[in-house]
Amino acid sequence: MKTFREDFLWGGATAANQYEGAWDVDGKGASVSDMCTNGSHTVPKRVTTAIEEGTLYPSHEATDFYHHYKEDIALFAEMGFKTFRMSINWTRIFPTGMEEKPLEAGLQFYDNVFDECLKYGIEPLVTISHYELPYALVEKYNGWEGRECIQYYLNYCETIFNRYKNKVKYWLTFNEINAGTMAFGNVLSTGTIQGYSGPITEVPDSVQARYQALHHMFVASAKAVKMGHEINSDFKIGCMIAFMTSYPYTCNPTDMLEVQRAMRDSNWYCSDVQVRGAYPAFAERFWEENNISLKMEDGDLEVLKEGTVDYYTFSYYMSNCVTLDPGAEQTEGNLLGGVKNPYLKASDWGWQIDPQGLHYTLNEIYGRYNIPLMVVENGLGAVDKLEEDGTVNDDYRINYFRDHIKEMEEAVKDGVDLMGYTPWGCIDLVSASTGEMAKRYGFIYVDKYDDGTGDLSRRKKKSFDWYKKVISSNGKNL
Ligand code: BGP
Repeated sequence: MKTFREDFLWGGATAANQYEGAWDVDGKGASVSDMCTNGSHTVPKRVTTAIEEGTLYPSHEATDFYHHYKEDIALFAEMGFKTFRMSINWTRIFPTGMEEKPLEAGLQFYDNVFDECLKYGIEPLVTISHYELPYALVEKYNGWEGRECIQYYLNYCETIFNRYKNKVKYWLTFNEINAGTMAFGNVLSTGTIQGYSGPITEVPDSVQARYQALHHMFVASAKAVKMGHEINSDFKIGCMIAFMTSYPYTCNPTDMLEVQRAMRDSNWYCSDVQVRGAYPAFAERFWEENNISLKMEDGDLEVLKEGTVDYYTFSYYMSNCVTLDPGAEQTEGNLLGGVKNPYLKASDWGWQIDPQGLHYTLNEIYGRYNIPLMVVENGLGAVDKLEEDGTVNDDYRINYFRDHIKEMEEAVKDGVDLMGYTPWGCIDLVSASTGEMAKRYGFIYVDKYDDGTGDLSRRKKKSFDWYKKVISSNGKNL
């Protein structure tokens, strides 16, 4: 029976906006995340109003990878990482997104980071845009709602593809490109942090704006894939989807149809475009029923066809349970809402933990697309206790990963072509949905707290040694 490939990419995942800090150092400009205040990272306060005293901007210092990258990469190497997922901070290269020339200091920083990874044989996996749209583009063009962003994104891609073509092979065009499709019925407008439309406000974006923005991102992604392959034909360029697996609450056919709708709206709508190169058949009815009228330019559909991705990556944290029965108990905290699944436990933040759902999901995606898959985010956001002796005994995290890795292996046995696994926040960093430090994911503890205190020192948690054994045994020693 099959097991994890010999060259399986074990590693960990991060994003510049939640990890790097140094938000205005060496000429860096402000990104959308740099304008999001503490406690409401995705429903940020309007920045045009006076900043209240004591307000924290989580990305400003974050856990300071900018000044700790050598130490952190050494720790990743000690765990045996084969790959390290990180993002490039767009505004470190183009502070407003609109400059003609890139900033050398920013480019040099990532050269240093990649060199450090390669020194240990760690393959960088780079997300080109992870909630880091230059804020100036949001102010000038309403972010991705404006078609102008396509060209600015491509300038940025061309710069980094050329600069790092001999150091980076694996790229992802956008983190969780489908995030903005999931804002319905949810207090969070995830589109805001993605930079979908308008200056940061607490008012959710309109559905029309979000889908128009998404169309622009699809075109940008497809053009980037094509350009990347021209610059280096060895590049592997993927999509990245926040995968939301839905189950029917009952066997009522109505609930089953609701599952199909949810799976299409939140997952397949985006990945069908990026993998198959065309909007799916169900899109037209969806647009009509939601009064969406997409503005496309001649040639856009051709562009989508020419820029399909090489592999499919996704984040997986929870599953979702849906029903049209108004009497069913709703969940609290699960990102898409939905009803409580009586068979599952939830994290401290209400995310319903479902390892078997990962087995199911890997099969569903592979069955649909038949291209290599990678789980580039998964993990347990938890409150960790730093003991007096400096240890963190995170057995709950070990159990979480053990259960998920077992189920990934089941999917591999089923024949799924799985390339790798990069648990989210492999070192503690700022939470995207809450802006908190209290919600930790790492194998490595960082001394940093929500009131801004902490000396940023790093400590190995119990899960550090456990994950090291998992990697060295290629997933056998769980
Ligand atoms: C994903 C994002 C990450 C990350 C993760 C965990 O949606 O790609 O940026 O933060 O979720 O979410 P949170 O930090 O809200 O717990």
